[in-house]
Amino acid sequence: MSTAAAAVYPRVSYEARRPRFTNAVATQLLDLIIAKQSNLCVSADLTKAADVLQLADQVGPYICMLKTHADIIEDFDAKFVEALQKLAEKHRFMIFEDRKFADIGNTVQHQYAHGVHKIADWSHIVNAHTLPGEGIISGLKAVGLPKQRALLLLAQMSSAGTLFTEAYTQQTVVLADKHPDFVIGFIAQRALPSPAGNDYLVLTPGVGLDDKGDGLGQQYRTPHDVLVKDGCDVIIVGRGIYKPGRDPVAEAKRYQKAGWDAYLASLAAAAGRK
Ligand code: 5BU
Repeated sequence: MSTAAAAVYPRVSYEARRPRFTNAVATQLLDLIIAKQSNLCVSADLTKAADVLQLADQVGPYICMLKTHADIIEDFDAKFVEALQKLAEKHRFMIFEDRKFADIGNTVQHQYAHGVHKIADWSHIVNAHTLPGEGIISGLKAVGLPKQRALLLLAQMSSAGTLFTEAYTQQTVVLADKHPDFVIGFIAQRALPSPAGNDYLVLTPGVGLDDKGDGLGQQYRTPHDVLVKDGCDVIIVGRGIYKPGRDPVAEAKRYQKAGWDAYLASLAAAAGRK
């Protein structure tokens, strides 16, 4: 364990952090994480609605969140959305549409509220690049906040050769600090302290126990790496759970345990330093 890195990002329990958030999605998510003892978000990158729903039903008991890419689902429709929402209620998980908005405020408002997907109507959480500047956050917030939604900003990526720089990452945190009522955290590879003293959840993709990469630039680290060494909060796992030949239920249980054990280890490490 890298105590040096852990010392930079002291672990505070999910319970203690809950009152720091004003956005209802953040507190609801922390409640689910605590109640289910799961910091696992499963990324359901499947192209048939029935397959996404089947996976959601299988892994639902073991996750705090299901991440979707609505635009890869060939038969996406209102019936799919209704069924997904029912599963989210049945198993108690939040829905995160990984839309990665990246346009001017006016355009992203339309992309969020309208079109085929009407994302704001069903997804508790969406994410956005900060490349266009603050207008992207303001635009999404005008649509999402009245519907009690929340936003994550992309501050880092897991892929090899990413063009994100340290300055871009830091400026993304500064932008978040202007909208802590709507921005609840980041997609990033490590905890990102806020100059304004806000607390943010860090959701981390590129997590795998068995693979190191996918031949297309994805890079995998273990739950221990991201939670204990780098102070992240939620692990996002896709193919580690459902790649052909893997048993999604067994893998979801395995990643849930690995994620929770790593969280407990990070708490113990923080307590040991006191
Ligand atoms: P995987 O099957 O565990 O590699 O899937 C990872 C998911 O997370 C996939 O949906 C990506 O679009 C998503 N992702 C990522 O892998 N890395 C990133 O930096 C970001 C998103 Br942002």
